Amino acid sequence: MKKKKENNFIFFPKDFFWGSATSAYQVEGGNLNDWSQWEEKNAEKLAHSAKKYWKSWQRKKFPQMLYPDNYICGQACDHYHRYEEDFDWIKSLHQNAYRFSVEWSRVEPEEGKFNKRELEHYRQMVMALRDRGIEPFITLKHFANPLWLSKKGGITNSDYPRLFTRYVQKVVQELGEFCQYWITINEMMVILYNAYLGKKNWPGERGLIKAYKYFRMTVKAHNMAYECIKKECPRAQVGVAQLLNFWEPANKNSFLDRLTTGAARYFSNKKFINAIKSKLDFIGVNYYFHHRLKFPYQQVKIEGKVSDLNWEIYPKGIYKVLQEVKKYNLPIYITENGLADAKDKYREVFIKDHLFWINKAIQEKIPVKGYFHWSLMDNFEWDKGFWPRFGLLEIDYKTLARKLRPSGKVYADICATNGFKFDK
Ligand code: IFM
Repeated sequence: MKKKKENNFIFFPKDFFWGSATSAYQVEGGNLNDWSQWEEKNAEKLAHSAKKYWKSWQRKKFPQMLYPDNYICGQACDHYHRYEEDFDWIKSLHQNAYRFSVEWSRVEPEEGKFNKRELEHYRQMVMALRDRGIEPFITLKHFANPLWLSKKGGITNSDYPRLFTRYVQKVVQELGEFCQYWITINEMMVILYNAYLGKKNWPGERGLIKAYKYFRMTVKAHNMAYECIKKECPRAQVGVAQLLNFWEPANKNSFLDRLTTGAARYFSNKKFINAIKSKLDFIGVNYYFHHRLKFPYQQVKIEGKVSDLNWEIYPKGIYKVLQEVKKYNLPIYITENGLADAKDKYREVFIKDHLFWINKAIQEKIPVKGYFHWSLMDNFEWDKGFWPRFGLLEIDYKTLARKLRPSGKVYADICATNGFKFDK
């Protein structure tokens, strides 16, 4: 493999996957699940609290955050009906892979009753990708739950692993012939903190015991689903997509800051992967955050560039988390990385800088096999609604027209040439 050098041209391995990612609830439109129910109950409150929660520059730039309809997902991007058009975009952008999720509440709208038409819909999607030479990476659970499951206590129900595996089996029986890459669960720790432990009151029930149960059931569900997928489809590659944050002590010389950071890193980055590592064929890394921690658990203020969500842009952190997961000796895919940037001011540099550090990891023999930008298109950012714009494609939510952002073109050139000239 030829990598760096040659007029600063950075090359990636020959069979590298270049793609982008979405999730069903955020783009499809027309879904009915525990999230659609939650947002209906919470839209007013979210709009009201936006006044306090967001900074004045954010409120000025995105006044829609002050209105309840920003928080209702509704038709989203109508990807459900427009997937062919979106896949044409993917192809024209020279991406050779697409990560998307199957919506459990569509496939199994009532407990134990599978909807053949919806399974067929996802089969058609996969075939449409295959026709265009795009490799599907399918997420089986990206946050939302069917209503019947949440009524039974959701993930904390001790029957959840079996119920999840039954759904997984149906999907894999339908699509397994055409799909090799499966992600069982997206960012399980995000749900743990936002629904079960933190103050966000996301769908789920708060409390330490619930959180413990959620963790145990999720581990069990992944392990059972892994076995099931491998049985149905022995050539399948199965992993999870895990949010991996780069944690640093605010003061490297402070023992207490180091201790705090070590604990945060352990719980957020390692605990889940350690629990399932014998049932993983690859690790999916979602990287967005850099945290500097002070004892007892205080975030030190960020400096430098931030996205529209006020998230720090820290490309080197992706290299640091890759160094952390190297020890598992498994192939790694960057299953998400991106930023909210409505004006497309930073996205081009963001992509190149992150790819620079990923490439450095590859040169150091860390087996990164693909990169999926979050996201293919602007979409519904959960409790923040529509105002954060993560897309390579800009969505006009009135007409649902898609328009390529300039950075989307730059990323397309990178995908086409399998690298880029790095000018730093
Ligand atoms: O939009 C989310 C996605 O659903 C999960 N990972 C982080 C993204 C940006 O916040």
